[in-house]
Amino acid sequence: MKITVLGCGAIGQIWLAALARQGHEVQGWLRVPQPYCSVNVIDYQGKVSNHTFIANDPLFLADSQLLLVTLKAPQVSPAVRNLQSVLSDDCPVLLLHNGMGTLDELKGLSQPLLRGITTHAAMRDGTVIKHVASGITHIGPANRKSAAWSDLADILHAALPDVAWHDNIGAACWRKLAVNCVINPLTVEHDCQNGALRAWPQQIDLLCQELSWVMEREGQHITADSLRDIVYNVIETTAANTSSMLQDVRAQRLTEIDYITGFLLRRARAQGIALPENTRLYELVKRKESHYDREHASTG
Ligand code: KPL
Repeated sequence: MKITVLGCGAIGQIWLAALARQGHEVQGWLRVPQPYCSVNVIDYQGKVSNHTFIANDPLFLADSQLLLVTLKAPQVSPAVRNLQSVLSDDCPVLLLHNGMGTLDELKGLSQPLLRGITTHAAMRDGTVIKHVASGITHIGPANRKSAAWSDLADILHAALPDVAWHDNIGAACWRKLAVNCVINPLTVEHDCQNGALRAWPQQIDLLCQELSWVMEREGQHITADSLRDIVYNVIETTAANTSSMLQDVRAQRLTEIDYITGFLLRRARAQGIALPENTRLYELVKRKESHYDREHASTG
């Protein structure tokens, strides 16, 4: 398959390396156009992949049979809108990011639109991407044109397992959103790795309670207790991780808070529910962003 990967950060690079290894023809697409992108990945077994792929080639883009979008949520819809007129109308666009809200921004896209979430963990260490933990990628349809694309899960699974297809991807997205609403801003508040959050059980309880009220109204029936179990499970399995939001804050980058807690608060407002603990954490992260040293702040 001919595949363009939009966004060549940590997750983008592990997909580029894995898809190329599987024999797919790939290119990277960078926000600052460049003819090539280099991929340096060390996987969790210590295997190194060094490649140089072509990048930002509009002819390759026009022929692509998949646009895999691995940008952070705030960058997704402007970047996809920018490329949509070059893509063929039947090229599926798969969004792989934390948070929710981009589907509303991309309403009316003429291409088949798919949504995915992943539990693969990768982080940059200097010029190298460390694929620190293998995981599962859940994908599913996000508009009417994409319902027939379930075969994509098998193709992607062969390159970077596991990949699972869900006819109702919304349920998986809401659960991941809930996990991110708890872990990400709390790690920013306490400036700690995920595992250290075990020390703040009352805050975790409050956040899960508030999340369960909103999710119930959204048709995602889940109790606060079950949500808490899911969150503690992720805290254990990612105990040594620095959350993506804390990494962003430490590097003075724009976080995904508007698409994580911000999305939750917009849904809560529409339902007339107040979420004091989530609101407090939202404001805390926004305050941090507003205090970035202007010279260093970036969206990257
Ligand atoms: O998705 C994550 C993130 O850091 O964004 C979690 C699950 C919290 C793992 O670190």
